[in-house]
Amino acid sequence: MKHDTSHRLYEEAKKLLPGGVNSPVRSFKGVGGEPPFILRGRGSRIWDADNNEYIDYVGSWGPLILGHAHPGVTLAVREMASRGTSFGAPTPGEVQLAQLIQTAFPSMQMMRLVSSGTEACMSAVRLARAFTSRSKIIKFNGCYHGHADSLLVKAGSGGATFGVPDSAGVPASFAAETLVAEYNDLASVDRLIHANAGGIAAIIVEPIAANMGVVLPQAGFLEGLRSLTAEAGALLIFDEVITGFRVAWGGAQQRYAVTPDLTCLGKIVGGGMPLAVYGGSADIMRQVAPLGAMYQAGTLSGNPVAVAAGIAMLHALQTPKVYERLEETSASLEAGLRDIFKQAGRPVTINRIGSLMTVFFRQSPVQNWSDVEKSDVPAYGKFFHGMLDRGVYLAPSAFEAMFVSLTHTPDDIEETLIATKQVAATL
Ligand code: KE4
Repeated sequence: MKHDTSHRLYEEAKKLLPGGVNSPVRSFKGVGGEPPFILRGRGSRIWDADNNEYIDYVGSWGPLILGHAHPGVTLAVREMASRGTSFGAPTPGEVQLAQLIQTAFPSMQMMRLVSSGTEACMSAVRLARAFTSRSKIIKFNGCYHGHADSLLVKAGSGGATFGVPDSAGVPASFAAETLVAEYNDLASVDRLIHANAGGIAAIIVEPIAANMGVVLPQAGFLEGLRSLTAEAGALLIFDEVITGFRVAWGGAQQRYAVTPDLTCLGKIVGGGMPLAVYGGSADIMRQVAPLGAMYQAGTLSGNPVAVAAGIAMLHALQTPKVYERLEETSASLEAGLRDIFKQAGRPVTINRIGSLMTVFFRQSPVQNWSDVEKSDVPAYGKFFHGMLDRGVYLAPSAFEAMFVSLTHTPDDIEETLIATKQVAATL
């Protein structure tokens, strides 16, 4: 594959944008090499600046469950934009979208539209602190909730019960308010709650982790978080930015029948446009300005063009059998991948739920961050580049997910497996 144009663009981009990108993972730092610059997408495919074609399993990191340039979404965006792009005033679409969201997430009795998953999670944490008048929050090793200061925190050393910054620029004093537990380990949560009795405002969790690669909740884990938070007088926040509308119409809380106090949505809900949501029970949400004392605002919150895309996306997702079709395509991909790596004598662990999956280069189960850390990251990098050279665009990081869309066809899966077979032989 030729990448001359992308290379030239990358050189220009690096002069103006840190790492030549507007979000770090796009830089290919996790896998090496230079990122192709993408010009257009349609359905399951994207084309780069050198007209190389790829089957896309990133799908903009989750939003594009209906594929690129979905006709209904594109039309809705065009139509709204022709009437104006932003008013900074209430619009009918925001009410319609909130009503649609509530049919999928009944736990979101009230909600607030914002512009990114980071903003949704940051606001949900602030709201939990306001509602409980407590300051500590618990997150999990390997889970990511956007780049707000209080969430860029990793486990403190040894038995420390407070977090330490996971980014330059986050003061230790901020990080100390965030405690870090182990995913799928209720005892680690219980210890933190008891070491901070009466001080925990909330636990925030990806109900299905997808930012350390896909790691599924073990039986009882989410139910355990629900009862531990209830006992501790803390709120349970489900960060469903990835899982919302992905693993089911009603997200992970529908799939696992565990109801959080607050939910964060993003990605799919905005149809690929900048839109995210946080919401929950009315008595909690009434703390949010202008009703309550918890302040949160945004010039482009509920942007009408993004809202139009979200409404079109959710309407299209209400087509019958959408999730069954996604399951069928994704299951055939998983089975094919598993067989190929087994035959190549390169056993892998594949964690999958619906159209969300990760191939870990590790033979034993992957159930938490320490399992993920033991996977063969260099092998993933080789796999990634082998597939990219054969026209299959995977996440440029071993700690992300593959996203299958409704537009991935049996031929796409076949082509993907043929490429995998060729690459597996080289690993
Ligand atoms: P954004 O601020 O990127 O819209 O959302 C932050 C966020 C919150 N919660 C979860 C579970 C998320 O996965 C994310 C963002 N996901 C990453 C990749 N997994 C976005 C890609 C990127 O950072 O460029």
